[in-house]
Amino acid sequence: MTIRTISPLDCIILNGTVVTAADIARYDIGIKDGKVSILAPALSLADSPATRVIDAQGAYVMPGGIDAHVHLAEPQLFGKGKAADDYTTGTKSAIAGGTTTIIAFAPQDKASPSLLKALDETARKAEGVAYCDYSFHLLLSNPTRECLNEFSALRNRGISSVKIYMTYELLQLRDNQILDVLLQSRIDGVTTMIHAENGDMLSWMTEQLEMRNLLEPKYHATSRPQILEGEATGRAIALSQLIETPILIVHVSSPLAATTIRNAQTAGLPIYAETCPQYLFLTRDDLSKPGYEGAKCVCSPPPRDGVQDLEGIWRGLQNGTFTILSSDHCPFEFDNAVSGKKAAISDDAPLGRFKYIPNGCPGVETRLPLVLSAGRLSPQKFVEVTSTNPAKLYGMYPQKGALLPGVSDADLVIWYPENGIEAFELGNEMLHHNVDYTPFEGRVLSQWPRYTLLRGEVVWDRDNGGVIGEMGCGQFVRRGRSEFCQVQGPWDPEKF
Ligand code: DUC
Ligand code: ZN
Ligand code: ZN
Repeated sequence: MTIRTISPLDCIILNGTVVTAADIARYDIGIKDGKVSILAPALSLADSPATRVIDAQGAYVMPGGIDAHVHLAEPQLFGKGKAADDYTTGTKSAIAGGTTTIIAFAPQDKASPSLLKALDETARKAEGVAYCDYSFHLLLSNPTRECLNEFSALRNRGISSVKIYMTYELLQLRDNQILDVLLQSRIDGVTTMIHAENGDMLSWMTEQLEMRNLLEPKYHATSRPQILEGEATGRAIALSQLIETPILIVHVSSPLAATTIRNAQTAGLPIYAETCPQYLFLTRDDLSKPGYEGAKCVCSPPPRDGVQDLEGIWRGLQNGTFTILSSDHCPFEFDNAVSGKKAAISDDAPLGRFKYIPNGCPGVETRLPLVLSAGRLSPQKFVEVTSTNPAKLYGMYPQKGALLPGVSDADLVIWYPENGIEAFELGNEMLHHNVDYTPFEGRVLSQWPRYTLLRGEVVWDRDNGGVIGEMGCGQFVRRGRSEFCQVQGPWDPEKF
């Protein structure tokens, strides 16, 4: 069968194995004006006129990755240290790894707390310099009544999510403040992301370790045991239950928290969860590497004890406990004693003080290749948790995260055909971020994106120029209400 089009297509992807969250089959994809225009049986577009044809025989063709948890151009928030990537380097790194949309954070300034001001300031940093599409979550540290009243204005500006913290001196909210945020989120249709670690338990544990002079990087994990994440996760769920509104627990690291979340989901509660590659691949052994090497893997929550913990997180992805898989790309240089990991080293602590190590690891570029190469998820599940569900959860579906003709942006990642790439060891020199290490150095990968397309344009061609998109081609994406956060009636305290 040959399908004839009236005007030539801009691009045809021929004969690929097209994978969506719902389907896997051989199709051709026709692209016109930045949108998916036709999805047709394999080779039926072979004779159609097009400006460009990409032969994808034998390769997976997927909706572009959506990384809904990325820190760029942020000030000092998590220990000493400042984000090493800005919106140029971070988004360049994203497209080289097959991610076409990121959601980064717009941090509220405690002293000058308007959320609209925070949004404007962060939007200015991204304007005209991004290589992939982007949006922002508001990062709340001071939820005053005036700020909460700004939620509806945020919605009008295309922002539909906020992140709050149960830990960190600069960020930690009390339970009553969390309830305020949840109630306002319910009213305005905003998704609340929660960093669930018990900040008081953490400060107490840190004091105990410091008193014993146990300071080096591996004690970061000791200071934040699973129970500290498990308690906060259970409390966040209870708070969400009181307000009867959905929450998303971010960067879940432990099987204990995953089980707590699973039990809540089984009871019918609207609890969603995110995990990240660091909790699928790294363990306490990585924090315990000789010298100061372990600091490279200091992130929060920390990598857990061993293989059985990693297995628990993989299981949670496979069985749907985790709605999304994000990178939590939080880039700090290693060899930088002012704003990087080495800022925690001093004369009296030559192996650093764990409490000062900037919390976070880079990973926006390695997220998709690491997880696809591991071969532990079906291709459809992989697309679901790395693209389709983030789009649904954060109000971008089906513009993003899908391949619906006439509707979806032509954001695509095309992998190498089966047997088209030799397994190789990952090295930081291959990456495009502005960080001097990757916590996944030396991992053996069997896949990497061959092409990334952003709204129909090839922006990454691994074998022919690498990043070929232009700085500034990335656009702000206006987001609506989460598909997982339906309109709710007024909250009524009298029902309790
Ligand atoms: N939480 C994040 O989401 N990112 C980095 C550090 C942290 O604690
Ligand atoms: Zn966090
Ligand atoms: Zn984060």
